[in-house]
Amino acid sequence: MALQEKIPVPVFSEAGREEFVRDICPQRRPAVLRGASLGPCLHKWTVDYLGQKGGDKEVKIHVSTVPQMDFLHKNFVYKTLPFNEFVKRASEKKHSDFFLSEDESYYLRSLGEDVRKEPADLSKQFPDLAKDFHMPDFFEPDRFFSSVFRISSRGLQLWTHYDVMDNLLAQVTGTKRVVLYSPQDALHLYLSGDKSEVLDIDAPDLKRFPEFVKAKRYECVLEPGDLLFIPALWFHNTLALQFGVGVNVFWRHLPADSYDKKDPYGNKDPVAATRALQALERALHTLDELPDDYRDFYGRRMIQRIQTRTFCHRNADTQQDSETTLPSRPFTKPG
Ligand SMILES: O=C(O)CCC(=O)C(=O)O
Repeated sequence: MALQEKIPVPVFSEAGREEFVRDICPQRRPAVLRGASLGPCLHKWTVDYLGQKGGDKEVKIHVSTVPQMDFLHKNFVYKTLPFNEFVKRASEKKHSDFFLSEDESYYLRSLGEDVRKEPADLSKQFPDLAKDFHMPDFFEPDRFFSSVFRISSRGLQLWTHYDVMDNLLAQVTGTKRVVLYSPQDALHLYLSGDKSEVLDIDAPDLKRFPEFVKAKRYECVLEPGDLLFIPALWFHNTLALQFGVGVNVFWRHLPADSYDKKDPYGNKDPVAATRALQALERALHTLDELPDDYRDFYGRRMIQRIQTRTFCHRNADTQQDSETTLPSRPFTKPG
């Protein structure tokens, strides 16, 4: 079966704050902002320089014998290394010192000082390197949530997931393919929490995941100096085409009290969504008091009610989404 058609993510050259705030962000669609001024990091961040300035601060990293990391079967382990040693290893193909195998792959998603409480902030964990990275001023400073180092071995692929905050992913060195899926395609992605169970998005097992082909695949290749706008709830899957260093910046585009206060990663559902999901579970337990045929009848009516109350009205070019997004069974015979 043919896989999804690739829809290129639009590229905007030299987009500044004004254009981003006025034209790009309100679309709620991903966009590549090319030629952003990310600062001296673009020419300074060689492996040697990163090692010197980042020093031997310990970092917790993912290590895997295969480059496609699998969160379901946990084919990776967490290890700790001094930052300079980690950068050296991530940049080389074969390692003389290793944990699992001489060609193991490495991935860093930097964390806050107190991992469970504090979000990552480059200026706190890596103050010398943070000076080289000019944070895009595309949002109000008081909305800043975190800035996260993303450093990967060549070939490293991170599973498809969503985050709940708006995000600018800056590519500083190396190139990276990013595939994105709309939140409206969530039902085709076989979610387990915030992650998709479809790990091999290029050759998915369509017997297990037949609906996956219905998800529209948006794609771009980030080059050094690019910023990718990933709106909250958009699914993304990254594949490092080369050893690469990036930084992503999350900010709160909803009012601050919408977010879970105990969420250093920026991926816990907003508090109202969590409450609504809990209420749904309670409603489903209540339906269990009824015989099957009644449960079926009221279940279908609840789906319809949810659909009418919550689905966004879409414009003509995305109209098809509403048909493909819904699971076909509950709606084939509505009454
Ligand atoms: O660049 C990566 O490796 C992952 C980026 C990501 O997941 C994010 O920015 O939320």
